[in-house]
Amino acid sequence: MTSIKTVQEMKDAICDKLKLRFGCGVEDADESQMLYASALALREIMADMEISSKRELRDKKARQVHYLSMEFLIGRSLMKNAYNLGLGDMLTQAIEELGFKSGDVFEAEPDAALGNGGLGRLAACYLDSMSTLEIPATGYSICYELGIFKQKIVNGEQVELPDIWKDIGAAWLVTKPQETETVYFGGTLRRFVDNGQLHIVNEGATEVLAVPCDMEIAGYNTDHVNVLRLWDAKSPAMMDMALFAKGEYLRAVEQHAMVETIAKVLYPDDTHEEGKLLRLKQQYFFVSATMQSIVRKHIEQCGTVMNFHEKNVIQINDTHPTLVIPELMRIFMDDVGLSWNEAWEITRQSVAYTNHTVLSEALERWPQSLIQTLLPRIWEIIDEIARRWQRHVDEYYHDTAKTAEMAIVWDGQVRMANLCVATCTAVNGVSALHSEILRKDLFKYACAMMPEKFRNVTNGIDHRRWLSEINPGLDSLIKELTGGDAYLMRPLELKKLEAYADDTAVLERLAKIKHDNKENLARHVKRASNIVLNPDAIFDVQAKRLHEYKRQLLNVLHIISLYQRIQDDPGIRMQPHTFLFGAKAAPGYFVAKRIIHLINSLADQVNNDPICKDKLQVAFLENYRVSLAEVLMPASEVSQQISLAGKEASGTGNMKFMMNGALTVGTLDGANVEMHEVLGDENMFLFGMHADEVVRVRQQGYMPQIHYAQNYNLRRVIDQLKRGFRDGVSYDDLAQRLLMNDEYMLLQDFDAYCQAERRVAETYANPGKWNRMSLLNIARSGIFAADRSVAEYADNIWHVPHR
Ligand code: 26Q
Repeated sequence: MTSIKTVQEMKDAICDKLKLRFGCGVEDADESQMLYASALALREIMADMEISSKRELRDKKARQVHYLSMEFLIGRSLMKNAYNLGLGDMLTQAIEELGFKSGDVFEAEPDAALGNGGLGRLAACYLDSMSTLEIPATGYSICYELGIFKQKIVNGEQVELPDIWKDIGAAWLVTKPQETETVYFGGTLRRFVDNGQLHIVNEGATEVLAVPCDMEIAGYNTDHVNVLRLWDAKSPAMMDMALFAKGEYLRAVEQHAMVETIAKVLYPDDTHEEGKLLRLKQQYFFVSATMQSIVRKHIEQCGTVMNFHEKNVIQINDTHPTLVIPELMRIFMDDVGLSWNEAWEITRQSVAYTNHTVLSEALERWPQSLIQTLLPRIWEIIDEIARRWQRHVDEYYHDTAKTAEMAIVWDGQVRMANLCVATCTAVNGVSALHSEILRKDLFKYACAMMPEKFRNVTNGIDHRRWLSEINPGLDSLIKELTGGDAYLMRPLELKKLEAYADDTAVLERLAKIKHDNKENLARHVKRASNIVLNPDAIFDVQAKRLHEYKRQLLNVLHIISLYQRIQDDPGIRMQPHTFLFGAKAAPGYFVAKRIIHLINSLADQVNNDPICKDKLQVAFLENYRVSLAEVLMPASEVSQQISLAGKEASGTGNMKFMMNGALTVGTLDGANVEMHEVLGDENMFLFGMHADEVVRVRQQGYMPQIHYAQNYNLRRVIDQLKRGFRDGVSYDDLAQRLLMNDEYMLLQDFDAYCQAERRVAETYANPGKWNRMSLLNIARSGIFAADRSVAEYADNIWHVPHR
């Protein structure tokens, strides 16, 4: 085993890698090269651990987890891996002694931003926990050349730039060409009988090579290492001499280029985009490569697929990898030679599905015609599953309306969620409320038929990254007060902090840590965007993807009302209040982009109005991403979680803020409900309609104009939107939407929200009270650790042992 035990050995290892990779000595290296060399030094250790973890799995023949996701929002890895290997301090010191500022080297690492938001970041947090809990697991996705776009704000508006991450990010990847798989698209099916056996071959299909690029995932305080396997798409066409020989040089090159677009770019939408061919290609590409690889390794091990479901469980992260179901059926029937029934029994028992949304526009549907031409054999299998399912449902309910609602293929469309629900052994939502909505609403008829399938696993976050690593001040205080670092492996140890809820000395230290973190954020924002934040103001933050259901616009309406109050009374005494936003909008989501523009117009107005000095400030932090969240969370005091109740499946940002001592202004939505259960009314700022009231108001007919007519403050705010601000841009379109066509009922909750914000300001004026609440939030955040979520998956869904 390679090991590094001293700072000197770490320095030697880094210099060694500099020499090998770049042919330079440390005196000629720059930060990026240092970063790359440090990554290689750590990888050498992790590679040994990967090999021994694999060996152990082979010997034990244990059940393995395969976590399939179109997204893994990993972020940076150097500090994370060093931390998990117990080498964090040593690496920092080695880099410093080699003459570099360690901070500059860590900052040179690009985020591996292979995800949009919550779902992708969740997958990354779970990878960490699966390794830490010593669960044999592999993540699978696509090795996108471009991650989520980089956001620039130009004249107040979002502009998207390509995110080129692999030049340096590839330091973490090991290409394994010997494990390449071939994926087939298009073609025509031909059946023939040979030796009494029916055979199906696909003729004239386009071949795409799937080449694995593996990333090692080290756990904390363990030698266990898992792998994240990212498939890269390569074309065999360049080698296709048949094409060249026919003089079809251009066609060969064309096909080559077409194939390699499959892994070019991550789709930047966090809701469904209408049936895009390339997206479907991406899904099948990664699913087919993954399943072929898993089945191949299983047969090598066991010599049969009849026990496949005993040794493997496939977790489907939202419907994006649903094609695993027909693909596994195809492999079992066409490649292995099982009957339909044999293949079905094994497939069914191997797959589990997590739902992440109830938004109807986000439920994936594909045109039948697209699947027929791109994946003819897969279509046949889906069609047969759909037929059998429909018969089953019909026999159960004898009700055509229910048959229609539950159908897998209907009206020329394939409904991926229904295919998952029909097939999988387990279907889970991601918070208690969300799982209840799945049972009682979205999948109610399926749930009545098969109640045992429906589960809940409330999301969690990697608390080692999202607390210990990014908030070293708080981390030391916790270790001091709880008597050591036990909380890193047992997050519920945080509870011990409650004993200090009335200890003024501790509360003051907590406040000092927060203030230091605010100054750190301010430095960061000054450097990145040249915005000067006032570290003595309340840092009130809403950071998440921009979506109407998340209601960033409600936050804006309240800020405008505050601004108008200051205009009415410029001498008003108030707590200085800084509102921070971070949000990317899907490039094609026009309304979301308008809201970003509005935030920037408002910021421009407020920040340049002298009457707001030391009272009110608004800042839009551009390019919100994992590495920015890592500076933002420790510095936040108010966490905005204000989605329309029933719409946010869980949220995970809410947990990161809570764990870092921010207080939540929130609706009873997603995991906020469970935060409220542990905190009580007195330790958060709840407001607004509950999920059932939302349903009732909608049934009775939501009437925003009444609120406009009856509420003077609200009317003034809406009228201001129409006029716009000093940059002369009118937001009449947004005003009209709020008044005429607002699915998310902002005006209904406006008053309650303003009152909640008033309570925030009042409470902040009493630091003793505020700090006590903050401490209790940290103390009770342990249940939101990903270790708890992953242990629940392991116990209740995967049935695998864990630490
Ligand atoms: C689908 C088809 C075509 C193009 C894009 C997509 C697509 C991509 C990403 C659809 C959805 C997503 C991402 C969804 C997501 O992030 N959902 C969030 O998941 C979190 C983890 O469970 C929850 O905490 C959030 O509440 C939920 O919004």
